[in-house]
Amino acid sequence: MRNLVFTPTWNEAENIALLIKDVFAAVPDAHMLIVDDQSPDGTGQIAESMSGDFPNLHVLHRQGPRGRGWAGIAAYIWALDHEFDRVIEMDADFSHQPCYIPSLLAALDEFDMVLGSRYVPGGEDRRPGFHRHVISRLAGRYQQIMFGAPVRDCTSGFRGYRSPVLETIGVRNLTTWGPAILSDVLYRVIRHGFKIAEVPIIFPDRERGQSTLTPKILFEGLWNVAKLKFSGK
Ligand SMILES: Nc1nc2c(ncn2[C@@H]2O[C@H](COP(=O)(O)OP(=O)(O)O)[C@@H](O)[C@H]2O)c(=O)[nH]1
Ligand SMILES: [Mg+2]
Repeated sequence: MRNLVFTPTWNEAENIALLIKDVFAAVPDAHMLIVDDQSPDGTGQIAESMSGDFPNLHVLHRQGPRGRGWAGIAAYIWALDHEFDRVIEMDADFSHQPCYIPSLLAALDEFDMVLGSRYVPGGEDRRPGFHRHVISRLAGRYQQIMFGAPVRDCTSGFRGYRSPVLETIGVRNLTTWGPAILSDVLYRVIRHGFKIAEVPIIFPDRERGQSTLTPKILFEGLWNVAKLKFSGK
């Protein structure tokens, strides 16, 4: 099995070197792709400088407008073009801990897609701040109802796919620029009737660097879910 772990990065200079080391410690045979959008803090160059030590490390320096969604789409297409069997995606900020990658991959032996989940037994959201828990829960519940989703942690960005799933749902034609890509993909996976697993993860707060989430992005995400639901696609 050829496994790819990818992470989109925007100004993750404080995290990226540690993340690369921890990912290869967790899954030494996997390949890792960093999809950087010309981060001004030099994240892409730091990653590049480590490729001598890690031959399975790849760095994509994207051109054009930046976006979590554009980066994800580029990674899906890269994975398909390079004939990987399974693809894991994760944030670079250590809220997604590399130690869980083996259990996500194991779930893909049986399932088509897997979510690292805060809301199944054994999982936990350890971020401080009551309001963030409430926002995440409500956004997840809203998506669950709108999509009729058979999963609890709909908004989790720590996930994996069998590659044929990505081809079938048409990732090459997606045009979602921002983090709403996560609900776009989940929606299409559900619509195609693929089997989705959830494995428990502990979800700590990002340790270093700044979150890119803004109220505007949150509302765009909610609006996007409604558009998907009522577009009849
Ligand atoms: N390539 C790329 N990655 C991004 C962009 N915006 C955010 N990211 C990455 O997407 C992941 C999630 O972003 P984060 O700021 O942690 O969002 P939060 O977890 O919702 O607070 C992190 O790995 C970011 O570095 C972007 O415009 N381009
Ligand atoms: Mg984060």
